[in-house]
Parts: sequence; structure tokens; C-alpha cells
Amino acid sequence: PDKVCGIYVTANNRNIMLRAQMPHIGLREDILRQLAYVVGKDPEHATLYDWRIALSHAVRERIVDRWFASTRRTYEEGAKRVYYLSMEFLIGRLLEDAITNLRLDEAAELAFRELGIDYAAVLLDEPDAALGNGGLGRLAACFLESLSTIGCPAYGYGIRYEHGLFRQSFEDGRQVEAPETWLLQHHVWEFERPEAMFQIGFGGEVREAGARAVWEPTEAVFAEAYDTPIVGWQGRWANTLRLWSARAVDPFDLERFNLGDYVAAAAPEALARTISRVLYPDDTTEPGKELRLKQEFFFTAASLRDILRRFDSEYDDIRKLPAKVAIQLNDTHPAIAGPELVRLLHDERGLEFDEAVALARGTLSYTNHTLLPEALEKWSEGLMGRLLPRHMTLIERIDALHARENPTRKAAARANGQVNMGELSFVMAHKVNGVSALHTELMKATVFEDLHQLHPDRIVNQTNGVTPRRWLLSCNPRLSALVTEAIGEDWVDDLEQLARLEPRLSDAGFVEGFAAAKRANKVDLSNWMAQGHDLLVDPEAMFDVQIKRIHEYKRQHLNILEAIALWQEIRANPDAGWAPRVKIFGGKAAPGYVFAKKIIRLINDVARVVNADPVTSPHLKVVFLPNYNVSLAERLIPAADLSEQISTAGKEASGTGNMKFALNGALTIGTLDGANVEIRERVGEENFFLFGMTADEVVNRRDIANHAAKAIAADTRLELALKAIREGAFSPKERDRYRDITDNLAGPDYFLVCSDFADYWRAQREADAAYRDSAAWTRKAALNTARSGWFSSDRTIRGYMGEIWNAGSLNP
Ligand code: GL2
Repeated sequence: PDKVCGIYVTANNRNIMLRAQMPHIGLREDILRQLAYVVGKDPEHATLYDWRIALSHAVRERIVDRWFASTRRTYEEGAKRVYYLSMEFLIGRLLEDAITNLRLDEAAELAFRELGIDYAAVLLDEPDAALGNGGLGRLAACFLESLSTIGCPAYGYGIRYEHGLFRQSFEDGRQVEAPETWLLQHHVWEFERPEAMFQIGFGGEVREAGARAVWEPTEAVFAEAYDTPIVGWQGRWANTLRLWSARAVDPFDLERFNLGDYVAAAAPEALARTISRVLYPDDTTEPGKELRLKQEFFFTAASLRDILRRFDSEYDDIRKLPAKVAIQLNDTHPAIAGPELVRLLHDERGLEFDEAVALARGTLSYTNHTLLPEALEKWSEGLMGRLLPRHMTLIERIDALHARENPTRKAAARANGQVNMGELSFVMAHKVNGVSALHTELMKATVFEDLHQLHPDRIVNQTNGVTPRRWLLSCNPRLSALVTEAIGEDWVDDLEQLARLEPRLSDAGFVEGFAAAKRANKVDLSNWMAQGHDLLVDPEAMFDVQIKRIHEYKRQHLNILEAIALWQEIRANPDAGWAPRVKIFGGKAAPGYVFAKKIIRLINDVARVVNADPVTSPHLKVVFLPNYNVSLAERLIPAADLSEQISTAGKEASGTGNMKFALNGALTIGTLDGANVEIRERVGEENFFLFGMTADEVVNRRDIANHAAKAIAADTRLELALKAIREGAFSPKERDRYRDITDNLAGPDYFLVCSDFADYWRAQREADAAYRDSAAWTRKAALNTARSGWFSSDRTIRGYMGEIWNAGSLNP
């Protein structure tokens, strides 16, 4: 018999095996079969939704074959497994991703053409799985895809939030939040695993039992697993994303129900489910709520138990744990994994405490994603002691052990009535990494200075990356086709091959093709904005895009101040030959972040006034697109000319949007912050518009008295722009509306908007001049694409595998 994917083919399973090898075979028939027998519709009555579910099932079947084969190989080889623990996985739509990776695009398109159904509309029907806030969650999603592409046996572990990140709309320019409801529709991609269920406890007492302790929680919930297969490029490998959902141990109070108290009867279930109900809509700041700590312990504890159960099924010596298991903590959110793993090894399995710590440390590693002080998690001892009494004692013992090993140590994880989760993560990890070269150096010099002195080999850098399958191949078919035509398709999983485009820049046909792809993407976007948002923009104009969470450190207000100044200057001098621009914004503000929400409203108010000005509107438009998410990013990035990466230096750990733009041929205007530094080094300084203070200069500038007032006094444009806001030019009915913004900027201006304004203006005018020479601009844009190959998340993951996890690839 034939052997396919490690399975011998019999007559019965021949069709399945054929499909595993050639997934396009029989796709149309499978769609129709799924439509009938899974969706329960005939083609005459099927809606777009029905077709999408049918197609998704047909695609899913093809993934499952690979998935089984991957799992089987991992067991056969006794391979080390990587576990990525993350509170967030911002995966977006999954159907197109799967179709791309299985190379089913043509077959699917053909099938729907034959069926007379709009294939593009079917793909767009899928809601985004928005189980993340921003960069941190999207990075986790790119990593999952790269792990599968590379064929590294891995699991993602997280929470199956019933409601992902809120939906954003604008009312009178203000952000309005509505709950996100992705699970209201049937979620095709997951498999429920009722057999993988763990009871997770909270609160209660700790009973001493000899050298060990027994924790007796008073409250408990079940964690139930849902698995989503994640298929890599060409379907060679598929890993699992396992998300935990909370449910009650005693779901229903029958006695209360029979007494007619229906609300009380349902309360236990409702309370338990709260744990996996919502994603915290905070980016880089922690709400510090009990529920958040419960969420963290809930998913971390369930994941660890699952990991040990799997380990036990293969090995009988727990001392092999670090050799067979690598657990990555994505930020400090799962930091309780340190003490929990020690508890499982020491209290439950009877290992000596010191050995339990050593094994845990050999298994765990930790990624830091931010240096913002408000984002470094700290829990009060009161709260943690109440919820996790045993862990409190263990943290104290971990501190004591570490102090014994390192007598010169200054700080501790438990200090001043708080538990410092960064400190705890560092001490419990064998490697700690930053996410860009600059960020990693700042970690060593600031938050982890003392610990770095004690453990100089522990901190390493792994600069972030993005998956080229989603962020070029699939989101930008025109540019991908051009690239493949020029250098073949090996670039898709070997992105550094893009360097081979560089010699093609002397070929007029290639350069023209590059410009044509960008132009066509811009026309598409303009049409979409005209249809969906009633916004008319000229595709010839420069598309200047800032899309990311709204935060003072990211400085959307610097961008809109520049827009105001430009508007004023064009009004004063309309015939100066302005390079036309469309400034596009997108991004959500945390619901409780009042200042960020004010920035959103200001941008919308400015857009209204500026876009209605007949004098300036041929030259300048301002657009804020609502509900920015992964799918909107996929639409905007291929059409961008200029990428705004203008954070206060030292504040953006890495950024990953910056990489997506460069890869898709946008030029960056940016500060020396995060991965911008490395992008500029690679694409060349002449192909990047640099401005602003360095991280060191930022720190020094803050010490200068009245730095903002001085910057304003020295720059008439800035002064006039602020004056216009203050005098109500954009809020005539409420002149004070932006008083807190203007007061802040003229006063403390912690993020140094005013101090960087003049240089930002200069860089923007340089960008204008460069854009006017369209041949030179296209060349710069193409060089950005050709030199962005290093920013693939495949490269990042290989770095983790080699320097942190000591894990290998099983790809055939
Ligand atoms: C972040 C950083 O702010 C961002 O610069 C980085 O690219 C990502 C991924 O490493 O992580 N840190 C953080 O807490 N969030 C981020 O996006 N939310």
C-alpha cells in the first residue's frame, strides 16, 4: 500500500489520503456536501453565511488530516514541545489564512465562480477573532503561524473569551464601545474537548502536612478546552491553539429553582463563566482587578496541568521536564506559572523545594513587552493572599532561595506589600527576552538593572517579526504576484530572499509593476472608503497612515497637530504646489483612558473642518476609520505610502505594524524607537524619514524646566496650531472641549510632543518633496520591501528555538 503523511493507505481511506496530498481535489463537491449535511441548506437557499460555513468545513477537513499527522510525528520522535502561554491571541479571520497556507486559493475561487457565488464576499463574511488588544496579541498569532510553518511542535494556550475587544463606532466624533460578539455565530475552527477539563481553585486555606502543604480552595471552576488547529505554509505541519473556557462546577441550583428563584438558581453558572467572559480592553495598562488575577491564574493553572498530563503520558521521570518541555510566558500575565509549577512539583509530586524551583526555571522563560511603569504588573499581597494563599508562601520561599543564592541581591518579588510580577518572572525563568535591540538594552539598564547584574546571561534579545503569509502573500496579492514573478516563490517561507529583488530595481518593467501594484491597492482602498464610509479621496495623493492603539506615547496628537499646522499653511498659501495627502487614522482607546478618547474626538473634529474646506481639500484630507482591527489593517497596509511610527523614543518596545508597512513598500516617518531602529538600519537611512530625540535625549529633556513652553515659543506653526484648538476652531460650540489636551501639551507634556514637533514638521516636508519625485519614491518603496526580509516571524521563532527553547523542527 501507499504511504501518505505516515499513514498506510487502504481502499477505505484512499480519498482522505489523496486529499491530504492534493487538497484542491474535490473541493467544490466537498463544499456542496458540507452545505447539505452540516449546514443543512441547498444551494438555492444558501446565504453568504451558509456558504462560508460550508467552505470553512471543507477547508477544515483538509487541515485535520495534517494536524493528526503532526501530532503523531511529535510522539514518534519524542520531540520537545513548546508551550506559548498568552492572555491574548489576536488571530483575526482564519478562513483566508488557511486557504492561503493550503494553497487552495485558485481552487476555491474556481469553485465559487462555477457556483455563481461571490467568493470575495464569502471570505469577508467571517468575523475577526479579536482575542487581543494590539501588538502583543497579534505577535502571539504570528508566532503560532510561524511555529507551524517551521514545523516546531507547539501549543498556544490562552482564554476563549466570549467577548473579544469591543467594537468601536463614533458618535459626534466620540468613541462609542459596543460588546464584540464573535461567538454568536458558529465558530467553525474549534473543537470542543469536554474530556480535557480541569478544576481550578481559588481562596481557602493552606494546611501544613509535614514538609509539604495542602491547599484547600473554597471556590472552584472548571476549565474546559477548545482546540483550534493552526496550519503552516503549504500545510506541512499543524499545531494547536488550546483556549480555556470557564464553567461552573455545580452549574445549577435546583433547590432554588424549585422555590421559584430563577436568578439565584442560575447564579453559580453565571459567576463561573465571568472568568472567560471578556478580554480586558486595556493595552499596556493593568486594571488591577480581582477578576483579572483570576483570569491569569485560571488559564495558567489549567495549561500547566494539561502540559504535565501530556508529559506524564510519555515520560515517567519528571526530571526530564526541561529537556522535553519549554514554556514561554508572554509578558507577566501568566507569571503565576512560576509558583504554580513549583507547587505542582513540590506539594503534589513531592520533589524537594530547591529541585522543584530548578526544574521550573529550566522549563520557563519570559518575554517582556513594555517598560511603561503603569504596565508592569504588581498585585497587592492582600488580594493575592486571599485568592492564592499557597502561592504567596511559595513566592516568599522563592525570594528567600534567590537571596541565599545571590547575597548581594537588592530587590525581591514580594516587597512593600506587593508582588512584583516582572521580578518574579525574571527569577523563575532561565531566559528573559526583550522584543527589539533598543528595548532589550533599556531593560538591562532600567527595570531589570539589578537582576541583570546578578544574571548577566539571562537577558537576550529576540526582535519581533510578522508572518509573511498573512502580511504580504495574502493581504497584498498584487505585490506578491510581482515578487513571485521576479524571484520565484521561495520568499514565502524564506523572506530574506526578498533581497534578490534589489538587482531588479534597474529593470524599468519591474519598477513600473511595483508602482502599479501600489496604485491599484490605493484605488481599491479609495473605492472602499467611498462606498463604505462616504469619503472621497484621491488615489494620487500620498496615503499617510497611523494605525495602532491610541496612546499618548504613540503620539497620535503629534500627527494631528502637524495636520492642523499644514492646513493653516495651505490656507495661507494655497498655490505653493502642495503634495496632496490623505492622513488616515485607525485605532481604539481603552474605554477608561479619557485622554486617549479626547485625542480620537479631536482627530474627528479636525477631519470634519479640514475636509469641508474648499481651499485646502484638494491638498489635504483627514480620515479616521472606525473599528480598527486585523482585517482593516490587511486592507490599509498594502495601500499605504507613508507609515507613521512616531512614539516618544524609549516607549515603544518594538512595534510590529512598522514592519508590515515596510514589507509592503511604505516609507517610514519615525523616531529612533523600538524596532524602527533596526528597520532603518536595514532599509537604509536614505529610505526612512527620521526625526526626533533619542531615548537618552528624551530623559534629559524632561529635566529642562518649561521644555514645552520653550518649544512652543520657538515655533510659530506649533503655537498657531495649538491656538486654533484652544480657540475652538474645531469645536466652535464648545471652545473648551480640548482644554485638557492643550493644557497638557503646554504644561508637563511628558511625551514631548512639543519638543519633537519642529523636527517632525521638517521630516514631513522632506517626505512631501520625496513624494513629488514619483520615480525616486517608488525606488525607495521597493527598497523597503526588498530589505525587510529579516522581519519575518520565522526568523524570530528560529531565534527563540535556538537561544531560549532548545527546540527543533520536525518539518519533512
Ligand atoms: C507591546 C508593545 O507595546 C509593542 O511595542 C510590541 O511590539 C508588542 C509585541 O512585543 O508588545 N507591549 C504590550 O504590552 N502591548 C504591546 O503591543 N500591548
